[in-house]
Amino acid sequence: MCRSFWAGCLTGLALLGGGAARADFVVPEEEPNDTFPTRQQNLSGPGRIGMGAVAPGDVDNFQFSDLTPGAQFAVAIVDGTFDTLIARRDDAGVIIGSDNDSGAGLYSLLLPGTVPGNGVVNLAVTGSPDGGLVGGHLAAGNYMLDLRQLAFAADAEPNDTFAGRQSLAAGINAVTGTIVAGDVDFFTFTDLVPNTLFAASVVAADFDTVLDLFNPAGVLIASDDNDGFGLLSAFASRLVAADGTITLAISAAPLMQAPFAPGANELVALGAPQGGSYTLVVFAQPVVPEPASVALLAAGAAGLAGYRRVRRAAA
Ligand SMILES: [Ca+2]
Ligand SMILES: [Ca+2]
Ligand SMILES: [Ca+2]
Ligand SMILES: [Ca+2]
Repeated sequence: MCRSFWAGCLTGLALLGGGAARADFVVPEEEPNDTFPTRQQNLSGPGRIGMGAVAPGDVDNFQFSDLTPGAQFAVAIVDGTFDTLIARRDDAGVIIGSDNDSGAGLYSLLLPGTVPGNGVVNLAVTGSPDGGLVGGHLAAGNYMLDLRQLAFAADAEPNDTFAGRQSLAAGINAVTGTIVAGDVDFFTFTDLVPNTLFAASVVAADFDTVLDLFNPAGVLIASDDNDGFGLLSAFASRLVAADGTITLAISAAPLMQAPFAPGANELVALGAPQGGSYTLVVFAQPVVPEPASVALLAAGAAGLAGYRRVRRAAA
């Protein structure tokens, strides 16, 4: 838990550095970018490609730079119209990871990784099943690719209802927590750009998750069980609320029940009670303060204060 808070604190310190602060960006894809040597560059800091376009045989390569060395990052397709595949390359262009369908539906998701010392992450978007990034696909359509550096908060009970939801500080885009029997965890992510597209994925969990999306009035507007990896849940192509928030609730899927156990007349639950730990990541555009402003300094100071509180509580 302290490690999670420490990650958030590091982000605050990076902002405090002033020169390291970078505006979030949304840029269109630019051809030619079909190969690693012709990859689209000058993508400074976290941000998104939107929209990109893929035609049959097309591959789009990107180089994100000026990321924070050692920070955790994750990548997802936030919106699109075809069955995507995304991959990560090292600085020599060698493919070091890829994913086809771990995001919502047929969209792709790269699990959290660590930004290398040079602050560069190379990515490619192509159509399924082109895992070799050689254009071996017939997909055509548009996509939005999003890279986020992760700032974590931890599940803090009680947060079992919309009214009792846990409001997260500006800049927090990931949560780690634990679900026990009958538990629900409500989180509101804040200070996002209103009415912009977002995706959300349970990137890890040791139980069968369900994810619910609520509007700011507490009305359930979407629910997902298994659109992510395996039994994990995910959303894509959703809009940040007009007040700049996203409210999600994570819980465990109801147990399957056998109609009758052999030789008995009672319903019998299949498997162990549901619960365990999880990590949830939101891919959304934060409202980025003006560089070198007083607001930035305040955010950095608040991060340090938060860390000190955690240290004291843990001591
Ligand atoms: Ca291309
Ligand atoms: Ca796919
Ligand atoms: Ca809870
Ligand atoms: Ca599920």
